Amino acid sequence: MRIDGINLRELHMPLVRPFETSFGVTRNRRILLAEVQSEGLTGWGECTAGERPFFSGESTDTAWQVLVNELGPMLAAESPEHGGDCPRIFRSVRGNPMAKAALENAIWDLEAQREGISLALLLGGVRETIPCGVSLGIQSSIPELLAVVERELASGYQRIKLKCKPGWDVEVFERVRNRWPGITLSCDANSAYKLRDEDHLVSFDAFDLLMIEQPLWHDDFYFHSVLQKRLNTPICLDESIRNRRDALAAIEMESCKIINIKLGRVGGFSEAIAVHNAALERGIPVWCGGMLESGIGRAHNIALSALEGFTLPGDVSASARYWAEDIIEPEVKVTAQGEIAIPDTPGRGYEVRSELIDRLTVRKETIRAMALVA
Ligand code: OSB
Ligand code: MG
Repeated sequence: MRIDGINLRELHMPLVRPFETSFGVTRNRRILLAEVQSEGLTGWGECTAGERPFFSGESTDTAWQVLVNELGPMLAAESPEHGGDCPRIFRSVRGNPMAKAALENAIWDLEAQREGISLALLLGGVRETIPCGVSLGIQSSIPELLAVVERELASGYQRIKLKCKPGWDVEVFERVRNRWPGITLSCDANSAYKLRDEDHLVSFDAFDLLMIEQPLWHDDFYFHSVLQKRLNTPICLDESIRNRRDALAAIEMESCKIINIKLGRVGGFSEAIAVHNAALERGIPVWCGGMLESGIGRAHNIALSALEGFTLPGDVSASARYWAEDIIEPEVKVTAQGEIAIPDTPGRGYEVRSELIDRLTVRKETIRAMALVA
């Protein structure tokens, strides 16, 4: 497909409520969108980098720089036939997976439209609905958290994930478990613990958690494997898994029993599918993580979750949990059974609200292939 234009935009979108993790609080998202025009069609991609480089080394600003000066010009100089051509096009740029994913995913989005099939089908998806969970940030008190859990369970969500850190863990799990003995509960530490916390982490086994997500260092496999030997609760890796080879290493070393797949963290749909396939072949369940995405990233997460191995509820939930107004139409809705119906219409299956996007845009840059020559 001929690349006729690439626009990069930054949107400012306030979250309906702050989201706190062990690494910080997010109140306002700086959403970075890539818009790729080709032969009368427009594909969209979202860069899921955080405002600050706390989840991974990328941030909105580093991604903007790499997209404008490196990746955008590389793509504009090519005529990719498939989204799957992007890893080769971007090969000379090391790292920066979230920036790469924004462009690669826009090409897959375009390809699905051109082929007249749903993005989920293009990716190899097999399911019609996806099971949904929610990720609940650290609250200012346990009663406040209990009220949030109650509300989300009443909405139908199938799994509650509690963000945790030292000082916001066992007491919280105990109170939630006492009140709701039968719910599917998990936790996510975002690397908040050290090896010296091993005994403390083993005490999490008392709460029948579905998994403990990324308890130790963001770049570790070995010490997670040491910890997993002592835990009954499955470890799920998020931050550590950057690609298929990481997934193979983690599975081989028994660093985890479950893998969280995030499109941005692994660099786009191609690598996400590769991680999924590696896990599926080895009997390791996967689920789709979230990065407080706007509707565009959310639509892509929904399509990815259609793949066979996504058997556990993901962190992909309703637009209204994040945004007063989402930038897609219809917004993402979750049924009373805690499911999202995967669209079967051509492309991403959600229209983009161009006027709203224009209104929320705070900077925009048009990328030209010429920049490569300069
Ligand atoms: O670790 O899964 C995570 C949000 C930002 C950064 C990292 C994570 C998260 C979430 C939120 O857990 C998931 C969501 O609701 O989008
Ligand atoms: Mg996580």
